[in-house]
Amino acid sequence: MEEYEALYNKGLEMLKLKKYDDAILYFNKALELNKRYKEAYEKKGDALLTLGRTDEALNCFTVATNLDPDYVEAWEKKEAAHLLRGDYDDAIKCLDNITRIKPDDERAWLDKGSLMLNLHRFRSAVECFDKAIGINPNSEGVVKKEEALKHIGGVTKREVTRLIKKICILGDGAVGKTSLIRRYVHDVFDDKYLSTIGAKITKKVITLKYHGAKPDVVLTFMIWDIAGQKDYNNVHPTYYQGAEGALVVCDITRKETLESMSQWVESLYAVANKVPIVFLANKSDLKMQAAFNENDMKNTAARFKIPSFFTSAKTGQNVEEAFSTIGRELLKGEE
Ligand SMILES: Nc1nc2c(ncn2[C@@H]2O[C@H](COP(=O)(O)OP(=O)(O)OP(=O)(O)O)[C@@H](O)[C@H]2O)c(=O)[nH]1
Ligand SMILES: [Mg+2]
Repeated sequence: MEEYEALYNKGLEMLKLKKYDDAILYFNKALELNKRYKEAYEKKGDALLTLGRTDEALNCFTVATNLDPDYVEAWEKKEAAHLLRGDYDDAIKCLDNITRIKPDDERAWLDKGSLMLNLHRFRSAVECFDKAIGINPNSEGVVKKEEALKHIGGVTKREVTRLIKKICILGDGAVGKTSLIRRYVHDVFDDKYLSTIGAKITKKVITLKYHGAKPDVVLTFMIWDIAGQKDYNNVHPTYYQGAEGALVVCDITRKETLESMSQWVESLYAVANKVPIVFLANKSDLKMQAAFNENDMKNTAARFKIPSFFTSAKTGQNVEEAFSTIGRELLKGEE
């Protein structure tokens, strides 16, 4: 085995042990010996992405795809990094390359079509789903194409303003974050799961009508749910990056979850400035087991001048209201 391969393998071991800084050191050493080592660039990018160093990761993936324009894995990771930054056009360029390399891959066309659909580029979405259907007549592209066609009929004729906003949902373990999203959302962003940072993204589109006074606003929430990180000390910075709002959730049956809300706010503010936040005291259906009351919640929220709601993912109480409140707060920044 060449020395650079041994160093690369060491780097892979470090990645497995979650020692990302050490992994980067080994990949760098391997790259010193072999500057065209595309795998080392790709894996170094992985480590950087996991550390929240998205721009540097992007550089690595770019070098890897420059070294080998047919390097599918690197294009896929580059796409994920662009999505993280909200660079949707650049993400599409990556998908263009993936479908160029794998023109007969149904999944690649479905992924591209889904992103187009999410970006309201309905005609391009239809083209992608047609390709998927051409490869597999029973493809899920059939249903997706229908969905895209529905939009081409109606919405595009009226003048609308389209906005895409990332919001995060924060709070201690088991307070009901995922349940609230499930209650609120039916429109899933293809379960886009960024495994490196343990986040799941769900999409919800709402229309705010202004009855002709000005164009309606079609607001797409990209709702980021933390998976696997239950403590505000451990949250991945990339999770917060680019967030324009947040819901901070506690559980009315556990007072300590209310007490940690301010730390959640501080950890978000440290990365995403002072974006709008709404507080939710969830599981309001469990009144008999309540460990704090409305005043306790109001006091916590008042400290940050944040609106608050008692919600229940179980009964649906106030769930719509909570999300539409954060939606209205987000639009204030646009006017
Ligand atoms: N009674 C009641 N139970 C709820 C409510 N919301 C969530 N739960 C329950 O609380 C538990 C945790 O809910 P999740 O939605 O998984 O909580 P989470 O905040 O996403 O948890 P982690 O992802 O582990 O941090 C589950 O058993 C839910 O069924 C609610 O409004 N009322
Ligand atoms: Mg969850």
